[in-house]
Parts: sequence; structure tokens; C-alpha cells
Amino acid sequence: MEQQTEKKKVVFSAIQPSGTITLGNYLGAIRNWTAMQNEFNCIYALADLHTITVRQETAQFRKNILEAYASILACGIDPEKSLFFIQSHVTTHAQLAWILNCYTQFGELSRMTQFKDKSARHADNVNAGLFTYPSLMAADILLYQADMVPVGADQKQHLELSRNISERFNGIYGNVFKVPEPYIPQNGARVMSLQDPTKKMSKSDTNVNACVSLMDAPDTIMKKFKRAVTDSEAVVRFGEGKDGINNLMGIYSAVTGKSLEQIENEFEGKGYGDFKTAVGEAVVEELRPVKERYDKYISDKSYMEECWKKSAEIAQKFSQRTLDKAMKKIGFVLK
Ligand code: ATP
Ligand code: LTN
Repeated sequence: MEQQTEKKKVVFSAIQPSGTITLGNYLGAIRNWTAMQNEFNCIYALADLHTITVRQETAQFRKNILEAYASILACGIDPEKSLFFIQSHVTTHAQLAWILNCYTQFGELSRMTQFKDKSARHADNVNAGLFTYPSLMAADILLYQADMVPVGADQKQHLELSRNISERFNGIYGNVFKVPEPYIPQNGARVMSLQDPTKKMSKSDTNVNACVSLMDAPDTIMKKFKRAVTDSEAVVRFGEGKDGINNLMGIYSAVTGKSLEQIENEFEGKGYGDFKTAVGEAVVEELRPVKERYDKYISDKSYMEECWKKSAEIAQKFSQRTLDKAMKKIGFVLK
């Protein structure tokens, strides 16, 4: 990896093991992670430190970590090509996060919509970690001098903040960090809940019908699409006031590669029933091979362990260089 860094651009991204990975995570982020592996120097992580900003039940959290690791391998992340580690295994993340906290303003963090949403949803546990979540995310990215960060549209504001922190730090100390660019897909960047299409589809949604998981059986996926909330117009057309249909069209487009116009033509004169069936079937076919590979990985923990250990070792060495550089600039005496 070290030789390649000079030639290839560096890609970094992460996902929280906070539940079963959804179609939103897949279309908004992970599908791009996979596609970028051949061209770039890719570094991916399971953001387990971020996950405890919301209280987790011990056994379930451990299970979620293993399942998320297996799911991402199943989506096609190849540990021979990319690094794929668990954030808490690489000690530099928490260390740089503390430092960056001291270069991040209270006002900036207060403006983050994810903080506002999550503190409203978990009003009994508005902890300091939830508030400073974006500094840890900035640390993740800046440690690897990442050029590009493939994420869904909901992470744009956090990335903007990472860029500001990086620029602020560089403004004081010279060029320490790369200023990362977001990489947000045109299609699938914001998959909405199937039950409330004004809200994003989210792993931690309590309504099981709202979200399609990568591990759902084909008939479950079909059922969820058939029950998806739409409108009473019964015309497959993209437009205002048609959040449910817009969302289904977005999903169908992301999976099949068809444009919105092609989709409108395809379903002209047909009802929502036919359309929902077509969307469901397209998603089932897209996810079928993922689910098959998942079954193989989840039953082979020693293979997963081997992968995450190897990746963490390389990530630790690489990121230590950036951390040392930043600390030296500030004036810390290194050991
Ligand atoms: P949580 O519900 O615990 O906050 P989440 O489902 O929002 O989790 P994250 O782990 O926060 O998922 O996000 C992982 C990646 O998936 C990010 O790049 C994020 O932008 C992307 N993503 C999440 N939800 C969607 C969605 N509904 N549509 C498109 N991309 C999404
Ligand atoms: N906050 C992100 C997950 C995440 C991340 C990152 C994404 C943690 N660290 C670094 C990109 C780069 C989310 O998707 N909710």
C-alpha cells in the first residue's frame, strides 16, 4: 500500500455497525466502495467507536459488528485489494479525534443536523460523544490523507466540517492534512424510508417495513415493496408531492441503470402494483449474490479475523505517521 500511495488517490470511508446494513447504505455508499477498489488505494472501516454514541446492548453490538463485517465483504470489498479494518483496533483514531476536538468549535458542532436529529430521538442520552461525533469522523479521514470519501448525501455536512477542520489546522501549522472531497453518487445517494418517504432509510429504524436489509429473504423484500407508502394518483411519474413514488423510481433507477424518463415510459398506463413488483424483483436480483456470499463469510470467523487483523496492522502504521506529524507541529514531545 505504501508504494501505491504515491500513484493512486486515497479513498476512505466507514460505516457504523449499528444494525443490519440497508439498501440505502448499499446504494448510497458501499456499492461505490466496491467500484473504486480497482482504481484507487481504498481504506474502509467499521466505525464501532461512532456506534456507541447511541447506547448498544452488549451481545447485540458484538453480533452487529461481525455481521456488518461479513456483509461488507459480501458486497465485494476484497481485503487483497483494500484495507478493511475495525476502527477501535487502530488506536490513532481516538487519539487524533481528541486533538481535533480542540480545533473544532462548539458552534460548528451545534449546527450538525445529524446531532439535532439523533439528540431528539435519544433525548435521554444526549452524550458528549454524540456531539463530537464529527471530530472523530474527521480524524478517520484525515489520518489517511484521503483524497475522496464515498458517502451518501446525508454525510455531506459532516464532510464539509472535516474539510473545515483540515483547512483550519493546515492554516495554523502548514500542510499536515489533505483536504478531502466528498464522492456522492448521482443515483441512490438518498434512499428514503418505505413507510415515511420524507425520512431517510436508516438501519436503526424501529419499523421493520421501513427499511430493506441486505439480509432480507426475497419474499420479505417483495412484501416490503408491496406495502411501500405511495400516493393516490396511480401514475408512475417523478414529481412534487410524490415522495413515495420518487423514492421507488430512484431505487429502480439506481439498481437497473434506467433513467427516470425511461422508467416513466416503461410503466405508462400501468398501476403502482406492477411498478412495485418490478422494483422489488430488481432489488431481489441485485441482492441475491450478496446474500449468498454473506452466508459463507459469517460462518468463517477465523477468515474475517485474519482480514481485519492484517488491515488494522497496516492502517496503524500508516496513520501513526500522520498523527506524529500533527502532534509534532502542535509542540508535543514525541516518545
Ligand atoms: P444509523 O441509523 O445508525 O445512523 P445509517 O443507516 O444512517 O445508520 P451509517 O452507518 O450512518 O448508516 O451510514 C453508512 C453509509 O451509508 C454513509 O455513507 C451514509 O451516507 C450512507 N447512507 C445511510 N443511509 C442512507 C440512505 N438512506 N440513502 C443513501 N445512503 C445512505
Ligand atoms: N458517520 C458516518 C460513518 C463514518 C464515516 C467516517 C464515513 C464514520 N467515519 C469517515 C466516511 C468517512 C456515517 O455514515 N454515518
